[in-house]
Amino acid sequence: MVETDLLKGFNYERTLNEDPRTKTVWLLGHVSRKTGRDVAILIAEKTHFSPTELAGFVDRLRNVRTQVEGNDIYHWFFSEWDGETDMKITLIVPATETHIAKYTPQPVHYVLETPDMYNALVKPFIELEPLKRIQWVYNIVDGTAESERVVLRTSGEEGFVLLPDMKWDGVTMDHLYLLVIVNTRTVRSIRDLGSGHLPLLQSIRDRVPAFVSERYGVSPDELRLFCHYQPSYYHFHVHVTHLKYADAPRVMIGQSHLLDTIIDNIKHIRGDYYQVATLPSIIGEKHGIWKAMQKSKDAL
Ligand code: M7G
Repeated sequence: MVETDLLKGFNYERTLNEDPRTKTVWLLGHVSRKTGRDVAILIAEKTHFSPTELAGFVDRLRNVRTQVEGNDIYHWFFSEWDGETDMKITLIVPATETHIAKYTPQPVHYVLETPDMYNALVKPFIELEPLKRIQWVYNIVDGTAESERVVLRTSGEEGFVLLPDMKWDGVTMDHLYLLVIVNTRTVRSIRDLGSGHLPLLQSIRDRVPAFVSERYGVSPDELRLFCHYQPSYYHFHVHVTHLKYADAPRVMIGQSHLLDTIIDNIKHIRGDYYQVATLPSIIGEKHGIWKAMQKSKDAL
């Protein structure tokens, strides 16, 4: 029997596993042969864009009808092909040099940031960031964008908003990805957190997993709540993902700080932990902070 006959003879029984991120399915079935019936596992992986597919891709964009959401310069869509949704598309327009740098492959470096480095290089960088970069965040907090997508909103300085992250398709539970954005504009990153923020952090810790469990059927011990350092956007937010989504973009060691660890450090180690700690971070060579660090080395 040649191989294609083997494939034609595959009888599907059940799906063993599927991974929406790598677009792979593992199917259990059997193949009948002269020698008898053999158990078979079929692994199917969608291929990457071919050059011809990419060439025709821009033409296909003219047929996209469904815009899922728009927030400031970010827009996302589902594209349909033969009546089936086959692609989630994100459009950033007008994109800035920072966006281009973020999505361009580049060498990355593990950096241990001391409080002195933070005060001399990182803080000035954050203060120079145009407020426009986090307009989308303010739109969510103020209710002028994505208001229908917000699933939980609590008020006041200790309040926050919970909504689906732009990355999530809203359907695949194993890839659940939500975002908690705090109301206060005074916390830019974990570096600004202190004991005064414990009620806010504790409120996120207490309310979000319980809410997600009820709303999406994903139990609290299947969730990972964490913050990025460095984040791309300097308005404090917490990522909420399904544990199974272990290879979510930027969920990497050295970049992610668990909310529970943050609370514990402030509560039990010291209130100003994040002002005195040396923090690990992973920075690409095209990032403004990396460039500032190189400049300061050259100046020595
Ligand atoms: P981050 O740690 O600052 O940076 O997280 P990262 O993008 O490098 O991880 C910001 C998070 O906000 C990311 O998970 C983004 O996918 C998400 N996000 C970004 N924008 C512009 C939007 C938006 O307009 N709406 C929503 N809902 N999420 C967004």
